[in-house]
Amino acid sequence: MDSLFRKICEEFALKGEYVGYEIIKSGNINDTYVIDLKKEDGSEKQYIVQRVNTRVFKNPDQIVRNAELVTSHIMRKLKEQRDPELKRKVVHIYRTVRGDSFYIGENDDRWRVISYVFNSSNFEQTTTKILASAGEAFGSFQRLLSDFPAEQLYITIPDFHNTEKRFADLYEVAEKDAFDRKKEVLDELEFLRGSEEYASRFRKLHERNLMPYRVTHNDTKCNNVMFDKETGAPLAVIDLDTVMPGFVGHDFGDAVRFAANTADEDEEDLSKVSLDLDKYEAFAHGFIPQVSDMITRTELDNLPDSVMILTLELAARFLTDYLNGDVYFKCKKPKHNLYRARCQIALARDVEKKLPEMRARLEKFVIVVK
Ligand code: GN1
Ligand code: MG
Repeated sequence: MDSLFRKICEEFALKGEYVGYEIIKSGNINDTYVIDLKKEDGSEKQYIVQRVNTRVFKNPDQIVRNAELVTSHIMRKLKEQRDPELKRKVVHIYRTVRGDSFYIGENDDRWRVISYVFNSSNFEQTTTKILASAGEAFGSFQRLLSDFPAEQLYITIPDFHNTEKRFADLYEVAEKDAFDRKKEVLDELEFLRGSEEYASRFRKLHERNLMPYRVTHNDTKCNNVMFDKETGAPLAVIDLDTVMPGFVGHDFGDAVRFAANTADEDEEDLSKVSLDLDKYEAFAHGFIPQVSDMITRTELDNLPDSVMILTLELAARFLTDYLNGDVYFKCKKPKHNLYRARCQIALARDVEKKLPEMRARLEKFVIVVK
């Protein structure tokens, strides 16, 4: 790896001497590393180096283009607002000395370089305080992009949050059952079939002009926010590969299903899985004030349900990948996708029970919304 990273430093003309690297294990798609460089004055500087998964991102140049457009828009807005922290609130996407988005390595691998937010951390352990900060970060991300011309963005993964299509894909692979795994997941399939009403909810609201497309992040796991190491204050939103037109609830729901789960996303002991209502509320508390100038009544009313919808969507995606022979998400153990799917279903069951309480906890935000 060291010689590859040295080569990458050269290709991207990064200043300083390469010292070493660390692997970031949290992603399920791309391979991510932090590299250390020592500058002439003796100080160290870090960069994110990533090998993009080109099976998932079939046009890798497009994800870089989207990220450049979005980060320069945010940078412009923060400058206008004279934000003192602007350098830590948006990442920089580097290009090679030739102006390419990637260094193309062995096996046609695509390597890119992104700035590392100074003195930041992406906390894996989520407290209510961190959730409020994450909510603020993703809410302000949507707000800063509310005047961004969405038609300029490439659709990097078509139908990414098309929950109905995710369900249809699942039924199709279950029908084929190429790996003879369907017999293990009959209960899960039945549960999802019984939840189809949620899957079509956003489309129907959109068709009635009640749910507009906005520019959304679409992958709002808490570890996609960099926080100040000392204060926990939100800084930059990272992992911009899936920034595309979407619904407010896609970001809200995905963030809550991940970070307000009392267990990990792939917990095998389902008795540990449930929705932490205080964490849910903390996220809403950070998120809603940021978007209150743009969000509509219908969008707000659907935030609790968005948690259910996104949890079901992920259950369908993990289960699809299991039935498909595990070709999409990285698996760290046998049946990993099955455990992930079961965990999401357990969470969905709990969320459904808690929906009335989740709605009640949003009542207090009514006043700030048009
Ligand atoms: C993938 O790689 P990561 O963790 O950023 C996936 C998300 C899922 C997530 C589930 C492009 O994200 O949609 O919610 O795994 N990203 C893509 O952990 O499919
Ligand atoms: Mg991602």
